[in-house]
Amino acid sequence: MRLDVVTIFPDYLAPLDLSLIGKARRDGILDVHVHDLRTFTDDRHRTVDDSPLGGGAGMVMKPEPWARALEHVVDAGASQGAPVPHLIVPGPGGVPLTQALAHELAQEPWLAFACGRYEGIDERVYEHAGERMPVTIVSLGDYVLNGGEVAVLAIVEAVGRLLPGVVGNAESLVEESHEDGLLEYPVYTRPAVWADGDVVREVPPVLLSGNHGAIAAWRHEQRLERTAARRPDLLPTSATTGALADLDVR
Ligand code: 6GU
Repeated sequence: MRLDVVTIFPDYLAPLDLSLIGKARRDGILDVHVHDLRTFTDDRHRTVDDSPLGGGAGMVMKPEPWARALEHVVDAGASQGAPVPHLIVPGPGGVPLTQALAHELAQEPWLAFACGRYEGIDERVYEHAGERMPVTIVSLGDYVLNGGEVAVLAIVEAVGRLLPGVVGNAESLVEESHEDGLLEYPVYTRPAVWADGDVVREVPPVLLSGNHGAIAAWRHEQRLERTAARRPDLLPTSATTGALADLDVR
């Protein structure tokens, strides 16, 4: 998969060299290109923003550098398996990033990211880009970040780890929060009895029982309890709540 990121802070994307995503790049699974938006300005001050027409607080990103940057990205990636990238614009006004969306994006041969800053990007850039490539505005959640860069790190990690060969143990991709609509069960490792100063903390005995059926049942119960306690919005509302009534968690 090819990834292009356009930003005024290329250094913000340095973590893409680290950990599993960095290894995926070195292994040739991810081909990442970071572009400095200021390269595509044409004035001495390399201006990327201006005040909002109609008045109001803050600054708005100018359209021309964005149009040039996107044209450059399309040309630079022309040898890709697709004629144009799917453009992702991170922003609090977008569709929520979910595991389902991450799976959809993982099918794309080429993603480009436009990192906005300030009060946002001139709306005409969305029209201009939308006439040339698929565009999706994606939000991390209902809060405000200063710009799209941190969101790109999150989206690339969520998508990249779904590509074959990025996460060594493919099974760990399946048994995970949000893959089937429930949060994950709690996990433990040795020592089974941990003396934490005066306090002795033991793992749930069922995990030492060797009874795989009992362990699976306990884990499922834990997933339901956790989901009910932390994310009741994820639980089905009527038909399947019978199992929850037994658990006394609502
Ligand atoms: Cl994707 N961008 C910005 N700037 N703020 C956000 C966000 C994205 N998601 C939540 N807040």
